[in-house]
Parts: sequence; structure tokens; C-alpha cells
Amino acid sequence: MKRQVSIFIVCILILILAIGGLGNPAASAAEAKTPVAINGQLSIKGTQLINQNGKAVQLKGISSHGLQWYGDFVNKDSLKWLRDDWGITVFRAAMYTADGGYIDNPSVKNKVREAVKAAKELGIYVIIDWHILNDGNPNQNKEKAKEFFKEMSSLYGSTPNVIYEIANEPNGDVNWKRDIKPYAEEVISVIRKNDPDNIIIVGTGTWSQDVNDAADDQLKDANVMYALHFYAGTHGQFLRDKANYALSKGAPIFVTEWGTSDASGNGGVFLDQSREWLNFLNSKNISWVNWNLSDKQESSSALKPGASKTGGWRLSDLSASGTFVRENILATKDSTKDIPETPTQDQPTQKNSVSVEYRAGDGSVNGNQIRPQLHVKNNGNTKVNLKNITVRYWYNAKNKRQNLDCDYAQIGCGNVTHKFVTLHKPKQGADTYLELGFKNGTLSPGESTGEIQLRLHNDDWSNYAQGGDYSFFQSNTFKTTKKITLYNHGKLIWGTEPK
Ligand code: IDC
Repeated sequence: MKRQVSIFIVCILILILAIGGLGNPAASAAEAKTPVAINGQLSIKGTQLINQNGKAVQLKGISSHGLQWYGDFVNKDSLKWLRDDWGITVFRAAMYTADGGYIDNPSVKNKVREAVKAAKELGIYVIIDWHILNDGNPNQNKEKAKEFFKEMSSLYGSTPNVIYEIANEPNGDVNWKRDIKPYAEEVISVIRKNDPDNIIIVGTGTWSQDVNDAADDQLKDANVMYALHFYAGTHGQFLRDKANYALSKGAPIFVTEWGTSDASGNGGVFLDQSREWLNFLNSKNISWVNWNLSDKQESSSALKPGASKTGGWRLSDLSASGTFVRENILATKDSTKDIPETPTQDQPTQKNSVSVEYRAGDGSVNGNQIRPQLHVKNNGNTKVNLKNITVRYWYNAKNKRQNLDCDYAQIGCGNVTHKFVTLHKPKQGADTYLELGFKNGTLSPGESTGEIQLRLHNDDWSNYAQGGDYSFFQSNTFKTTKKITLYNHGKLIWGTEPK
């Protein structure tokens, strides 16, 4: 009997330990890294898409081809691969209405539901695209659209992953004021009954190029954005000018579709022109989605004919377009930034006008603490507002929960804020960065913060291996370094981020 009791007690103890293990902070920190875990509920501030913490966010990803034709490429495995190997944060499910799509075959919406389910499980955003095209006037199937979005919003009204795109590309004899805006008002009011806050994207005239018309006569809803579409071989500066005009009028833009090809979906690819476009979009923090994920023999397709439908693609399975798009999504993976403020509020801080000096607080490379000591210095000729400046120290935390102590700061440890950011895809010498910010204070020309002495340690006090860390080097005197990076309003102004 005694023996049975003690076995019972041992079992209970094992159970308690196992449950404790599930709640282990390091484990949950490792899981909490999906794009949606980081950004949560999206909304609009000014023209900028922002995340749950008020930071500007630029989503990047790829669109399906027509789900009625290439729906097989849309499944949890392919989306997981796109998230992990391409770094996508958003996927678009393009549900054609005409051409054998939803109007003829409503069951195609099951693919949309599969895509949303997968996106929820994977923690990425998903755009539900009512893909009008040959049916150029959205009013043609307005009642069907209302019925469809009523159902979608009742299913996903409290799912932050979901974005609704209610009319892919109005075209032909349609006009914003007369046709598109009234359609949008009706569909938005249907969605808002079930879903008060997810982003709704509205297509614009001339295959979603007339963002200027929408900007002149905007919808009232606070979380609406306007679709801008371009094909690099066909559309150039004139369309970027329209985008600039719309932004200047306060209209938020989302590029829910663009191609490296010409407007037919074929021809090219036009990579120089694509680069020019992406530079523009990145400079404005505009989210984008590339056309398209399929293996169709067509230059805008990301995959070569015959590629697997469930991810696992080698680089040799990608088309020229797919290769380019993947690289450009990966290149700017860490897409959360401090929101740019209106330019009149602050003096711009020029590149290289603020720099950082560093020394290692002790000589040990494999100890249980990292001890960066910093000076941030204004080398420019205008005053710098410290609250706009952030500092990133790049290193390897190996998925362990991190702690920071500020030992001393001439400007006051209480004035120094911090957070740890785990990179979704590790860079060379860094899977994490420590970001410092400042609550207030200014630096006059020539002035420095003075010393900021920091100590980092793992939650379990295990040792680091600093030798491989991007920002670390041994020095007991202060030296200028470009491997600790500085930002003004989230924009890089000093140093080089790891690759
Ligand atoms: C194209 C596809 C092509 C398909 C055609 C059907 O690439 O394989 O035969 O649709 O009409 C758009 C549309 C998008 C088009 C794409 C390229 O939103 O559906 O896909 N495009 O023509 N707008 C501008 C270009």
C-alpha cells in the first residue's frame, strides 16, 4: 500500500514538472514570434498601417493565382514554407468572381477558408480577395459580394489575421464617385456589423490605379486602405506620382498586387523596374503582395512548371520572378518600425549625424553576462531629440529569455528604455537585438549621452558565446562602431545591420 502511495506521489510530481515545463518562458518566447504574434491587431494611423503597439508595419507576401485554377498551391504546407523560407507576413487568396470563379462555383470559397485556417495556425496575415476582373463593375455582383463578406466577417470578425479586399480591380466604365464608392460603403457596412476593426482594402478605378480619385473622396471608415496595383513592365513613374498624390491627401495605400512582368502577367521579367518600385514602396513603408504563386508557364508565376504544390521548393524550382520576390521579402524581414511622425514636428536627423561608440565592459567572451557600454553622440549641426533615437545591439540569445540591467547612465537609467527583439530569420551573428530607446532629453550639436553601462544575462544564467556576436568586439577603450546601429523614427541613420 505504502509503495502504491509513493508511486502515486511520484506520478503527481512528474505531472507538475511537465505542466511547469509548458509554461516555461523560454519556450513560449520561442513560439511567440509569428508575424501576428508580434503585430496583432492592425489599424491605420495617418496613411500608415500600424501594429498593436502603434509601430509602423510593412507587410510583404505573395498572392495565389486564381483559386479556381491553381488552388492546389494554397495549403498549410505551402504557406508554412512561404513563411519560413521566404519570410512572408501576408498571403492573398485571390478568389475570382467571374471566369469560372465564385459566381459559377461558390464552393471555391472553401479554399479561402482553408487559407484563412492555415494563416491563423501559422500566425500570418491573410487577404480575402473578391477578385473582380472581367466583371469590371463591382456593382454587377454586389448582392453576392455582400452575402459573401457577411459570411466571412461572421466567421473571422475577431481574427486579427484577416484583411478584406472587397473589389480587386474595377475597370471599364466605372467611376469612383458614382460606382465604386457606393459599392464600398454598402459592403463595408455589412462587414462592420460583424467585424469592427480589421483592415478593409478597396480597389480603385482603371485596374486599381486611380488611387488619386479615391484620395479626393475618401471613405469614412477609419480602417480602410486603397488598392494600388502595378506591373513593372507596364507601369512606371506616372503611377508612383499618383501614389504620392494619394498619400499627400492622407489616403492609406496597400499594394495588394504587383508583378515583375507586364500587365498581361507575362513578358519580361522587368527586374530593374521592379527594384525601382520596391525602393519606392519601402521608402514609404507601403505593404505589398506579389502576383503570383503558381507554376503556370507565365513570367509572373513564382514557380517553374511542375514545382511541388506543398512548398519545399529548392532555389532551382523558383522562376526568375520567384527568386527576385523571395530575395526582396527576405531582405527587409524585420519590418516593424517606429511610426514616422509628420515632418514638420521635428528637425530631420541626417544620416551619420549621430554615431555610437562602444567598449566591452569586461574581457570575458564566454561569461554569463554581456556588458556593452555606449556613448551616443550628435555630430551634426542641429539638436537631436533623444526620444526619436533607438539603438540596436545585435547578438545571439539562442532562444533564451533575456534580461537587462542598466548599471549606470549619465542621462539616468530611468531615461533608458529597452526591448529584446527575436529575429524571425536569424542574421549573421545575430538571432536577436537589444533595442534601447530614450524617454526624453536632447543632444545639442557635439553633445554625447555620456556613458550608458549595460548588463545582459540569460534567464537561467547560462554562458554566452560572444565571440560570434555581430555587435561584440573586445576593447577596453571607447571606439566608434558601425555594428551597433542607430535609428531616427525607426529609419536607419548610423551603421550597418547584419545580413
Ligand atoms: C492573370 C493571370 C493569367 C490569367 C488572367 C485571367 O496571370 O494567367 O489568364 O489573369 O484573366 C491583373 C489581375 C490578375 C491578372 C494579372 C495579369 O488582377 O488577375 O492575372 N493582372 O494579367 N491585373 C493586372 C494584371
